[in-house]
Amino acid sequence: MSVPSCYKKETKPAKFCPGCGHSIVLKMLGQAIDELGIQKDAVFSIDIGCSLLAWDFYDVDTVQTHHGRTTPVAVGIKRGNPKSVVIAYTGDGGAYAIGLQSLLHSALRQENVTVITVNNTLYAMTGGQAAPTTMPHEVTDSTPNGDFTLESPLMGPELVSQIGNGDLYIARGSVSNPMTLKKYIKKAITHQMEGKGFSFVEALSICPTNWKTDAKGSFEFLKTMEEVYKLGEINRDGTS
Ligand SMILES: Cc1ncc(C[n+]2csc(CCOP(=O)(O)OP(=O)(O)O)c2C)c(N)n1
Ligand code: SF4
Repeated sequence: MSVPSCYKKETKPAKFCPGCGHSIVLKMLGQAIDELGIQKDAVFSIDIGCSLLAWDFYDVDTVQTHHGRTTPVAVGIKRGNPKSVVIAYTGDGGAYAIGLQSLLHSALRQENVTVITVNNTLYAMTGGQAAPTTMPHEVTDSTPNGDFTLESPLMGPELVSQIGNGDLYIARGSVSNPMTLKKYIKKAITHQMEGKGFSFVEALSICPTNWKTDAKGSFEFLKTMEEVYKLGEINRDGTS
């Protein structure tokens, strides 16, 4: 797999934990930016969480925002410069807890931006607490016995599909299939470039550090996630 040319040229120490899924999502995003030829016009807006470790990943204009606020910042940039191609990048905690109103209202208002949300079922950067995406009976640092988890976790793409207005592009991919994930990311960004309105991709991702899993265990856990969170492009009625 080639290294995206929008990557910074200098070598820097890896910031993500070994085996982290963010690296796969970001590699696919980098390749998408290259293949669409948008390096000069792209603006990358990143949230607080492990996503912020990507702040100097690309040779692309980048802004780092308050936790949960990457979407409205991306919207502001797009409104100020409609020619820019704005990509907001956030964790599931940022998108679906503190930033949920920002996400939904951007979809409701048909804002012409692309949001990528990395779902690893918990708040990773702060030590692995339960999030709106924590699966039933999942053990996390704040649910050590798997108690007090939700009966059904928050389904971000399906929720956006119900609330958003206009021509939406919505999909859920997984780091288990990076090429399909890249296809969804490219379709989402193309949707924005064609001026069609809000686009949203959720990427199911692995967090070996907080899941306390080895490589095999991480992908087994991801398989369980894929049974709960259905992969594919999502229609306006929430079906895929
Ligand atoms: C306004 C605000 N609230 C809380 C925090 C603490 N905080 C930092 S990172 C984080 C969790 C991020 O989790 P998530 O968005 O799921 O991303 P991940 O680290 O899993 O990629 C939290 C709660 C903060 N920095 N700012
Ligand atoms: S804590 Fe989890 S999400 Fe964060 S860098 Fe490490 S493996 Fe990745």
